[in-house]
Amino acid sequence: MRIRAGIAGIVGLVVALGVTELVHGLYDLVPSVLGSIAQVVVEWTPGGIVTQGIELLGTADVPVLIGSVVIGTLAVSALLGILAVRRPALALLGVALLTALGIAVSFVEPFINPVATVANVVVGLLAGTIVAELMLRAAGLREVKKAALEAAPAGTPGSPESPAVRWRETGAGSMSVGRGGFLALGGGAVVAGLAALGLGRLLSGGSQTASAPKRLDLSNEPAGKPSGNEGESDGGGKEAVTHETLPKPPADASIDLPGMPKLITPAANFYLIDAALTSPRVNADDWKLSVKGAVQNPVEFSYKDLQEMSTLESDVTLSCVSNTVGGGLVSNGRWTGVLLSDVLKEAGVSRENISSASRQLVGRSVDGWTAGFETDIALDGREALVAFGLNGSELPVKHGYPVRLVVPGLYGYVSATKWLSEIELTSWDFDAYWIQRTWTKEGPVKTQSRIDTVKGGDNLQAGRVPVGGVAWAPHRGIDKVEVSTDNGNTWNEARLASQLHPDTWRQYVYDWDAKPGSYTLKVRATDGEGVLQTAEDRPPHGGGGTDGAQGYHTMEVTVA
Ligand SMILES: Nc1nc2c(c(=O)[nH]1)N[C@H]1C(S)=C(S)[C@@H](COP(=O)(O)O)O[C@H]1N2
Ligand SMILES: [Mo]
Repeated sequence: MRIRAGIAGIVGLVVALGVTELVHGLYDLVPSVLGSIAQVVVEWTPGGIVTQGIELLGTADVPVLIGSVVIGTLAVSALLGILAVRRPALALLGVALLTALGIAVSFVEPFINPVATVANVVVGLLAGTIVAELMLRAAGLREVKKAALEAAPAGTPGSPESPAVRWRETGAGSMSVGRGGFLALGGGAVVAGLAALGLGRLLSGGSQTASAPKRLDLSNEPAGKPSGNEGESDGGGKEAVTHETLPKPPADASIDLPGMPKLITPAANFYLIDAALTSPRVNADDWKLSVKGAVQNPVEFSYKDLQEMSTLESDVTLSCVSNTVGGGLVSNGRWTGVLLSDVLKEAGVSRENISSASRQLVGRSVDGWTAGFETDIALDGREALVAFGLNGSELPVKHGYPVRLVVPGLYGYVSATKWLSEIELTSWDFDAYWIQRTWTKEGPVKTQSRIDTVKGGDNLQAGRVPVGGVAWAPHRGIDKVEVSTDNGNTWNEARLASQLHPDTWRQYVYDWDAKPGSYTLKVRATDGEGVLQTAEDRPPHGGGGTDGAQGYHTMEVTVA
């Protein structure tokens, strides 16, 4: 009895989720209830747990989290099903609470149609409740009076499965239609619910991935010439608008070897880290960037405003503070955008007038996520960008469409706000998202190097073995890379590709003449200021700091 009642509850939930996820898939402005619950869990868990989650699970944290949310909700619904047998009023109260919760969590999403969102949750849970009720009756777990029967479902969306309908037509006397009816009804409802859920997920994910970001189309005017709308009368001190693009990277900036990452990471391979379980989908036409806080002249920019300012391309390697030594949370992009210093200039901010009230530049995303760094860094001459393009196309949704920040030399968690909606100048007291969650306030990227053309555990053939990969110390550049084959006792200088830019990673290779035996390979880099990468091993968080991993990428190989 318990089992059947529990199953009825679960089937009801599957139907409810099916309805809500399908509607979400069909209509952007109704959020995914599942996604919203997971998002709220992320936001409300103490920093340490989330941080550990991200360290332990890496980018798998999102599916794992959603999985746990699903299991948790299924357990609750099974309990409600069981409760419904003896205490239907209490069970209904439970459903009402669930509805309220579903609505509440949906409202954490930034872009919703409130009426449709409420209606979606209510209709979904109503459909689920009705299906669960029908199953309880089919299982003979419910004595029903005629009146209650007639008050029951009238053309509810969800699951008009035939067994239920048949049962209602014949429905009199004992409400049990036996095992067959229960199974048919439950099975049918689950299949319909899961199909709706799957379709909904497919539709919502599909619209992001299926449509490749459009190529950027700025003016084709050659660099250095005005792009035109101000005409000849440029005497008023308005500077000429330019759209500078970069030439193709020189051939000698790449070393072509199996396993070597591409010098410029294709957008599809660009690493992905964020605290948003579903990427906010922003309509660029309604989007605004406001520059506010301790500024002389608060200003707003539309997407078009930015593209009509002077733009440039800049090659910048972005990396995540939670990258482990040898890990993959680092990529190199060719970004298009406006200089952050130009945007700040319009707000009246200059290096000279930074005060303690404007010491920190906080980027805030449409979903409220924040990152902050020293305002001075935006003005010290590096090409910090308000970026709207990656590799010649608009930003992919997952990487921050329509606009994000990219700051050479800083980890993403303090600087690289995606789905940017606000730049606020404020005091150093404000703690942004990951700072509240115990990561270090300042996040300069540590000098790192990685072996890519050989993997730990490889059995190599004696002879020439190219040991190559990438090294990065964004904004400082890379001057030297050395490879050791004897666990760091001796070092061999690697051949370097030409440096694309001090803000990007640099490829290297050491041509190792490998003799049979067992070896411990290591790599280390020296940055453009002559400082050697630190040897002391540390994980990204804990073990002596919360400011990113360090140490030499090390691996064991054998040569036969
Ligand atoms: N809005 C928003 N922006 C964000 C984040 C986020 O969680 N939300 N994560 C940051 C972190 S920790 C990193 S490392 C970079 C990653 O950028 P990518 O996903 O484009 O590689 O984005 C940063 N920008
Ligand atoms: Mo990060």
